[in-house]
Amino acid sequence: MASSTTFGLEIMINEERITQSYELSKERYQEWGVDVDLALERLASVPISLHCWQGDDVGGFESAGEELGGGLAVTGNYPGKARTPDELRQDAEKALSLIPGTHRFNLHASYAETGGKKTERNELEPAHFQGWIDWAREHGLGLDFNPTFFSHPLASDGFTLSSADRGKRQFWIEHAIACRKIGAAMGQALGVPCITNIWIPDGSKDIPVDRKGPRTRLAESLDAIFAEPIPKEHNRDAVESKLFGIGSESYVVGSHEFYLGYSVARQILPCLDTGHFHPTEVISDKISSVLAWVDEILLHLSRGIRWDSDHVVTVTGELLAIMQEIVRGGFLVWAASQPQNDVSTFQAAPSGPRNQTLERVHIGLDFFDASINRVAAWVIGARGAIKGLFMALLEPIGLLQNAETAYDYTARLAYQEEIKTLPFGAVWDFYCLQSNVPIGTAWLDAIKQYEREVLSMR
Ligand code: RNT
Ligand code: ZN
Repeated sequence: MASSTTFGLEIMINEERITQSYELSKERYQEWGVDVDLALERLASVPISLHCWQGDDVGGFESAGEELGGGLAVTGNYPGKARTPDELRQDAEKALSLIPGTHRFNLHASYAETGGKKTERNELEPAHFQGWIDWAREHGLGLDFNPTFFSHPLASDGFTLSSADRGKRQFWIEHAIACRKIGAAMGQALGVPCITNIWIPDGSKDIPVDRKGPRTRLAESLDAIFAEPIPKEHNRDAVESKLFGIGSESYVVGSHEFYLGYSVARQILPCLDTGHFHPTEVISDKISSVLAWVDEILLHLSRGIRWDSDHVVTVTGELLAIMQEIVRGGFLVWAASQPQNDVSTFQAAPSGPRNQTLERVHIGLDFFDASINRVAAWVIGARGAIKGLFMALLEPIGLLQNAETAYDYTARLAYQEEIKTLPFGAVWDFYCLQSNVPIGTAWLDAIKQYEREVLSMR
């Protein structure tokens, strides 16, 4: 059997074969009324926000010696973890070079660069993220941001924005306010809005007596944080719910109902993390429900397995269902020059100038795995998310919609099943070729080489 390297190289040099396969596959899709070139164009225009914390097990660079708290747990001890901002940027660049398309990068406040100076989290400023902003600009990346409410002495009792202690609450309110300003500075500097997402670990391991008090305080804290308006072109605010965490099994203050109500009331973005619901509950069905009441949502794509909410994203049925909902619902905005690919009158997306700021769904990744190569984890998750989106863009939506409209549920189900075996692999390879990133397992060869030359030296 050929080694992975030989296999990868063979594919790399065989551009002609990839193009031929693509042309043949394109015809197959055309028979279904799907315009593959249009799908390719649209795919390339959708950014995925890559989360910085996969690169260093949610460690950050405060070097205060704090344990990762807040019920977050990273298992595994694969060698080569990034130890400095430069190493993390280098790793992210490697990952991005293996992922087709132009994307975003998602930072946590704990990744500030304070030049070795101890800086309290409520004193953080845009200047502490200048290195990240410059790097993002250089690489054409948008930035997203998160205040860090864990791995900190003032979070050690499990409560932050909902704490009964006024002093602690105030500290975290100030931290979040500082982070919104940093997010706005990032958005302004890069010319594309930053989404600043609040997730707090607050909750309780065992059955609380008072469920109401912390929620009342959380609502007050959030109102204090969002009191100052910030232009939408620079920053958007999001709040992320969770069902339970390790150590907060009985009660989580920021539950889905709490934040859904809050985001509708205040018209900010709810963040739906795919790992933050009951294992049988899916967010694909929530997207159109929630978007009936808010303008935009943020997604944290992850893969929940039993009690863990943070496995690496793979191409699952639920990932596909999420992407189908986003595309079918018309929640991404396409350029006016791009006609709809539907064969019917079904309107899959509003037309208008493509503008990231008009998108109603913002797609980010959120997982952490230290048991495999961390850079590869980014690549697998991001390529998986992009594949899922591509599959959704290649759906013969008009045909499916027509069957449904005609109450022909037999045809609807038959089509849905047949579509699954259309030659997706060939168009995916072509997209990678076109995007100048490795095809097939060739990306893995690049990772193995990076591991030998860079990661193993750390
Ligand atoms: C935690 C949330 C949150 C974190 C990051 C590190 O359960 O999913 O998004 O993963 O903030
Ligand atoms: Zn999340």
